[in-house]
Amino acid sequence: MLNGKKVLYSGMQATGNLTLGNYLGALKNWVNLCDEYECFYGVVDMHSITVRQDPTVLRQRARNLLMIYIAAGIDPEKNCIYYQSHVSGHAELAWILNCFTYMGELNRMTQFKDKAAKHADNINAGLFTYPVLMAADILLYQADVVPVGIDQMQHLELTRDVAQRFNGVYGDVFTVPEAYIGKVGAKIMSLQDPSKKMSKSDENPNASIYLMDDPDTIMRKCRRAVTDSEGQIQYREEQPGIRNLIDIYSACTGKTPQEVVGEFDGQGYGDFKTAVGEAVIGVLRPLQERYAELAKDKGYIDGIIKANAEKAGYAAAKTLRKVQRKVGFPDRIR
Ligand code: ATP
Ligand code: LTN
Repeated sequence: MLNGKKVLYSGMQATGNLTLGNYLGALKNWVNLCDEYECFYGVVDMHSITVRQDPTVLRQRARNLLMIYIAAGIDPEKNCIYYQSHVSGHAELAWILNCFTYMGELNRMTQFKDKAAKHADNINAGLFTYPVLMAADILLYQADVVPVGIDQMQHLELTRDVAQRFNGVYGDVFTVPEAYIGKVGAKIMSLQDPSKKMSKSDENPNASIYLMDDPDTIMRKCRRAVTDSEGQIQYREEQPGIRNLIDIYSACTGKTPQEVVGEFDGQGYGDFKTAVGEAVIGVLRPLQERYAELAKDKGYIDGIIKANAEKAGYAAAKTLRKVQRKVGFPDRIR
């Protein structure tokens, strides 16, 4: 608990341009939950360097991501939106948690296997211990709830296991967090291959809708989305392309997949795809407009960055001091 509320933590990597999957699977839920919880939203730039980055591009993307959080509707004066690298406690706690995490556990992580296969020339130790840094992010703020897409569930289970293991040795130090997975949109698939998740690192630009795509581009991508030859709009596994478009439409409009099926009963794929395109454009337009405004106000964003780094640092230091004492590090002499 913090200020009488439960704590929420989540974060995103500043790698690539955000997709509709990131928005519907994560960001949208963040916005919906932010009044109920005391929230920390990290731009997890330390995670980003597990894959080689151009420093100028990373810095720019990290700032863009921070502005997207705000443009999506998270009030940065009520919620702590900050850069992970501005709070040294993340690295310090990650080291300690590394000593409470087994190699066997990390070996099982599917994101590590995927990323190692993709970056075979740079399978570094950071990529391997990436989930431990993520556990540190969450546990440092004593988070009760962590809204993420389904692909992060395995990392969250690991975080819970490590927290419980640590608590088992030292008493109740960490809050054991729960994942929050949205009812719709938790796994948006690629528009070009509905067996793969929509991902910001996909090489095919038609596979993903980017949050900053203009309306014509969004419509074109929706109309080109891979479907099937069944000719019926039904929500079932045998029609993964249509099912994905139903998920997108449903997440954008708030209707259930069953309502969507009813609404388009008997209509052709062409009309449905156009409706999906319009729904996505309608959801992204206000975000894009707010983003354009924020990008003009350097002073305001800098002020947010400074104030929130301090706020996050304060909360982090409290947990870190407790953990250091528990594991037996000597007190500082003041
Ligand atoms: P990358 O392609 O670089 O691995 P990504 O697009 O998978 O990136 P992340 O930065 O790993 O995105 O994820 C940010 C958040 O968005 C996480 O909570 C993740 O679960 C969610 N997310 C990512 N892709 C999707 C998707 N296709 N559908 C729903 N949620 C998603
Ligand atoms: N691993 C996550 C990003 C991430 C995160 C976190 C999410 C890093 N730290 C803490 C929630 C809570 C990803 O790849 N999407």
